[in-house]
Amino acid sequence: MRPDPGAVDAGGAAALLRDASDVLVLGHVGPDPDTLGCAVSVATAMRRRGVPAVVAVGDPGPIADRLRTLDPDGIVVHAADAPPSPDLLVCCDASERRRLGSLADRLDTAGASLVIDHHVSFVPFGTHQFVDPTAPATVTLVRQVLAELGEPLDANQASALFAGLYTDTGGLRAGGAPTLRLAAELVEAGAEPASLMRGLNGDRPFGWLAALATILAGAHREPDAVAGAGLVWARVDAATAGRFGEQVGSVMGQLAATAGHGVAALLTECQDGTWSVSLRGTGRPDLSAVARRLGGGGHRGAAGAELGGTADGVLEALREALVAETVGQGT
Ligand SMILES: [Mn+2]
Repeated sequence: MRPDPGAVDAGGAAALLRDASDVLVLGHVGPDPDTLGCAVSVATAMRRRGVPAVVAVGDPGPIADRLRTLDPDGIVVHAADAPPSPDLLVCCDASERRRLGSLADRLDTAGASLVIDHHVSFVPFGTHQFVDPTAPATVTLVRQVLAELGEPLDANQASALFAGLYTDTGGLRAGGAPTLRLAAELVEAGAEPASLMRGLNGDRPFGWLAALATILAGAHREPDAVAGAGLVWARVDAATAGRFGEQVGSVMGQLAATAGHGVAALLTECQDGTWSVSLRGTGRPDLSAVARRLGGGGHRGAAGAELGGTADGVLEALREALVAETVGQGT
């Protein structure tokens, strides 16, 4: 029997999976290792139980080649091939309905929908939600669900979950002892961190070095922003973003490393002329709240939003949101 609609715990989430006759598992658009690690490990468990299960990610958001390393068995299908009306839809690491992109309509046609997420900016959707904003990664919640389901982890699942855990915790830095205990469990179950992370980081073309130099040379620091803690930002034009794709995201770490106790922002111009803004910080101010002011969401220390307009306009909106949230919490 299905649990009543609404919030469920890991046991309730497992009950939904136990009851399902076929499953479509969705990651969020612009998939990262957390969302794909969750999705692949859930679908793998269901297949082992003899239940048809596939993973898909809605458009826009091609799955980067490097992330294919998390899907050695080819469980991920094209968005166009996602079943139109699955018995159970499972949404992993998506903070709101629109993060499902073109596959959000499956929420309307699925028999039931289970959302597993850890974003503080979570906006409820789906028939059932297993959400814990204190979880450092959604894979920690999926691990609980699979344990409740009584499913052991094979090496592929352990690798997929490890990748999500490692990425969302900033290299096992966040989440304290439980993060490290789970990491140890996943390594014992067959995850091999060295080769896994090498595959996930992927090879970068030589031309990236010159592009990176240009991006970093154009970085700015506004020392008075964020109540004197400073704002470091850089922007990437559409041509560079189109040529180097997700390599561009690696710039964020370079910016954040120079932002001290302030905030780092990376503005990436999309092919349609809108801007994708990524934010990193210490959690003060709460960047999920800053991002919400810009129409996005995320976590206290890492968040993002998509905005139209010019780069200058986007920066001005960001400065205003930072002021509002910095003042709002009395820093
Ligand atoms: Mn996540």
